[in-house]
Amino acid sequence: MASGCHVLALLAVLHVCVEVTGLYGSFSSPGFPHPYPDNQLQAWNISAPVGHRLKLYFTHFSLEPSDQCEYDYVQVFVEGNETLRFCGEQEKSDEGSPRNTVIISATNLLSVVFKSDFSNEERFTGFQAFYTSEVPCETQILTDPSGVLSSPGYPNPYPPMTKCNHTITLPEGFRILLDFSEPFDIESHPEVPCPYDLLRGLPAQSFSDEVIVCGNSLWDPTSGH
Ligand SMILES: [Ca+2]
Repeated sequence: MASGCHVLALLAVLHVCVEVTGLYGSFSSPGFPHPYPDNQLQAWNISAPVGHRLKLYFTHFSLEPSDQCEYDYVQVFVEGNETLRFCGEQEKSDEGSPRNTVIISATNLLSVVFKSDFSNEERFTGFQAFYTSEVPCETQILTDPSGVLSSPGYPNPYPPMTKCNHTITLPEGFRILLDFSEPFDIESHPEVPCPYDLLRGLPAQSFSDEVIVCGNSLWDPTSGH
């Protein structure tokens, strides 16, 4: 995708174009939480590191409702997906409002445009959006009597903002033994159990046996439980 500002050249005059980088963050309509001014046209181009994808959601959304959101709107550009345009009030579940929509990009780029027309007489308060990024991780399903799982890129450092779900399934009667090899190195905290990164083992039929580990010693990992 070209820079969002180029994409937005389609939209007549662009007043403000903000480049947003980082693994997570938030932005909001001009003047938020106060009512937004008239005649605004603002864009946020969010870019995460290559290989990441972005998730966007709205914690507050209050724009003047209109047919097909032609007056005031928030428009989201995601490569490979339809362009989404929102207006109305989230709290009232207006048609056209994002409600609980979470927008997920296929790539590390996502653009958001906010436009208001010549009036905001009912004093709509605009929006607040949050985004996070993550590295998509392919789910593995292991069914052989023995196999290997590792963190992405192992033994190199694992990427930030990654969540991987893997399943080990063996015929009934088998027990599963997990054996960790060196290096075992998951970010930990001296006092709080695994607040940042963790490995969670969740036996399918016994949730009480959930095991959470982090740390860097195979023989004495910091245990969350
Ligand atoms: Ca308006």
